[in-house]
Amino acid sequence: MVSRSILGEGGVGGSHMKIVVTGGCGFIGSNFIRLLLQEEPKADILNIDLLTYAGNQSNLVDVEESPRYRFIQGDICDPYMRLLIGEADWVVNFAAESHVDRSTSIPDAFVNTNTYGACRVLEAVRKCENQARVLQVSTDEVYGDIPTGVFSDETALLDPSSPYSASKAGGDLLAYAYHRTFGTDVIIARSTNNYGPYQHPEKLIPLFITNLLCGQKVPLYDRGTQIRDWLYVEDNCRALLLLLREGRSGETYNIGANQTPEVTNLEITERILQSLGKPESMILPVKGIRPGHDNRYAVNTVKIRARGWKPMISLEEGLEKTIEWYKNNQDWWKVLRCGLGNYV
Ligand code: NAD
Ligand code: TDX
Repeated sequence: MVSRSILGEGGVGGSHMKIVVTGGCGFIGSNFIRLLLQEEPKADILNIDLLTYAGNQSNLVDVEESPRYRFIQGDICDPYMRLLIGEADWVVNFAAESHVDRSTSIPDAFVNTNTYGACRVLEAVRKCENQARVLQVSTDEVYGDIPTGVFSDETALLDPSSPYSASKAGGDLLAYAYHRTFGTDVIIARSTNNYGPYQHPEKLIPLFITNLLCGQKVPLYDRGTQIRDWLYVEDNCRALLLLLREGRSGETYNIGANQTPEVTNLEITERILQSLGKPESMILPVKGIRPGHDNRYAVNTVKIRARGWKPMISLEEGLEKTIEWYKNNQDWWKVLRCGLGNYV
């Protein structure tokens, strides 16, 4: 039997809010937990993370001692999730296999965590007396890519391209189904590409920064013509907290910076090279790594902006903060780069 102490004993009159975060040892989850501890001073937080290669307890070393924070190593696919979630007011599901390139070599692992795992979280909530609000953290990639213009809104067709985005779309569809069928209080958040501190060096921005800091070239896929709508992680985390507090049950919200003008991967690469004082010859053009490579994402963010959210950190500022962070935290990322493959 799981005791109440796992989620804390509660405040005066047991009034503390109890929040379960899954996948909280990853990039966005760890940034989100730090924000929660600041912004929800009466909340007790339980972080459940399997600690896959992408999960890192050192992301939260600064909050480990907080009496309001607990960590349990666990798998969202496991039936005991129900016991851990039982007392929660909010459940935020970040747990995922998140790297598109890995999803083309081990798609079944993605379906397991991102679709089946999302179902297990919803099922755990459904079985609990205390029906928590669930935030399913999804992605703009579920809409697929769009050559020009912007997808109409959150009701646009789901048309994912990769096993990663297809498995995330599966989680979203289950969330809708649980809301309609069982009345589960669920919200879906679809954000664009995040960047910032604690992002695993397998992803474009941290891979390129850390390669250059190690004197290595940066592998730019398919001539770098692709477009991503980069969003600083703190801005995304603020949007997620707003949705937990005020989002409408059963609804989906896109979250994005809507960069104007849009920025190609080549341009992002050039900015990183310039900031680190490296020449263009450090770009290594590569092809064939990402079959089905999505060319451009662009989502309509009117709905969340109507709730008063907007990004606060420009791409210029966010990129400089991120580069500084990777310069100053080399012990954090050096261990994670082992085994990353050919281009590290
Ligand atoms: P990440 O890979 O950095 O972290 C994922 C975390 O989930 C890790 O700590 C890992 O150990 C944990 N995990 C994996 N499988 C698990 C399981 N079965 N049970 C419990 N924990 C498990 O990912 P991220 O970049 O922080 O992304 C977090 C979420 O946000 C994901 O759902 C992702 O799809 C979504 N998202 C990410 C971005 C982005 O740009 N990074 C953008 C939009 C949406
Ligand atoms: O080495 C690289 N070279 C390169 O050119 C890597 C790792 C990536 N790229 C390109 C591929 C993409 O066009 O850069 C772009 C960004 O790639 P990733 O950092 O792998 O991100 P992306 O595939 O866009 O997906 C990210 O944003 C949406 C997250 O990993 C997902 O979890 C999220 O849902």
